[in-house]
Amino acid sequence: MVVLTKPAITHFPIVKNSFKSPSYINDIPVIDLSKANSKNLIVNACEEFGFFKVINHDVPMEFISKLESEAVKFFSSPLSEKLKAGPADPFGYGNKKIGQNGDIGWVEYILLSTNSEFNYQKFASVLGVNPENIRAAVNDYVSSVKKMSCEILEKLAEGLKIQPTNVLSKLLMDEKSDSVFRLNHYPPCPDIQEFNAKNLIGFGEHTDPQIMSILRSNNTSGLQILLKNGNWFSVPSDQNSFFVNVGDSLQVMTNGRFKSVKHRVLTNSVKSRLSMIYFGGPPLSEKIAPLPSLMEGKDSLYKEFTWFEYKKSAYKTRLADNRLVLFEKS
Ligand code: GA4
Repeated sequence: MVVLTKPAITHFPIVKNSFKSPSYINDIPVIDLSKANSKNLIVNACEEFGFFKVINHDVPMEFISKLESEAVKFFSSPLSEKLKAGPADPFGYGNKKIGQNGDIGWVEYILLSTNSEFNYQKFASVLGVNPENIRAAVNDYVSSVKKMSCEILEKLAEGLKIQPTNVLSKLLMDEKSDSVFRLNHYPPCPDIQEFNAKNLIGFGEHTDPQIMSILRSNNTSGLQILLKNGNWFSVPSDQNSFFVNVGDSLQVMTNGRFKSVKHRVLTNSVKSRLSMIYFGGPPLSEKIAPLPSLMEGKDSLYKEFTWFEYKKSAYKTRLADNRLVLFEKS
């Protein structure tokens, strides 16, 4: 078991009001990708929650297990070794510090660009293996998850009656797609005598800036999403499924019809949580604007901007900030 260096945990962000508020749902929508009606269910889930779970996804378990075991090996290495793969700038190994603007959480992670060689070398040097081993494990996983994301985006376009149906998926398929991959490790926080670790923030509330994010975790809970009624919903973990988040860019492309979902992760006092997330983004030069067929004569709610401009602005913000507000028309 890996435990992060013991910090003064009283300096960590916590959830102040942790009473269990009644929720109007028992579970989040589950989309069976093998079913013909999934396109409409995906649209409904994106409208209501900006979030859903995917089953029957065709991502080989072998790819997931391989990457998970590499991640476990990496996070089990001595801290002094892991630090050699850091600091996260934004890519590389990060420990407690998230982003560059003062956010912290009870988490350590590896952030990788899916397009750059450099990060794999740092990652591999800690494991004492050839960078190609790591690169291959990440590549197999990411290509397969990207394929699934494209299938979801195509079904989404069909459900929205948008032509051509690859209008969104082609952005992720583009060789210049600016996508990111993240491995998060949330060590258990056993120090609960003076502190209720259940309330400790692993990763603070935020929305994802990209088009769509695909998360898979081991069987440790912790992920919560913010519902429209203002309650946090604890998502039951399911290591055989994927969880999909609508990102800010998809919110803009649907002119606000879909909302990017606010989510966060709370630590567990007993079990480690390991998650892997693919953040599907467009090429840097891509204009992020509402899809014309969704406008029905309405005006865009957003100013014109490229993904490069949005990303640059997003990386200057704190996690909990509303990043889109700067791009809304007044
Ligand atoms: C949130 C989604 C992805 O994890 C991420 C994060 C990024 C980072 O960790 O460097 C950011 C965060 C994320 C949004 C606001 C900025 C940038 C941390 C942060 C405070 C990799 C991303 O693309 O945006």
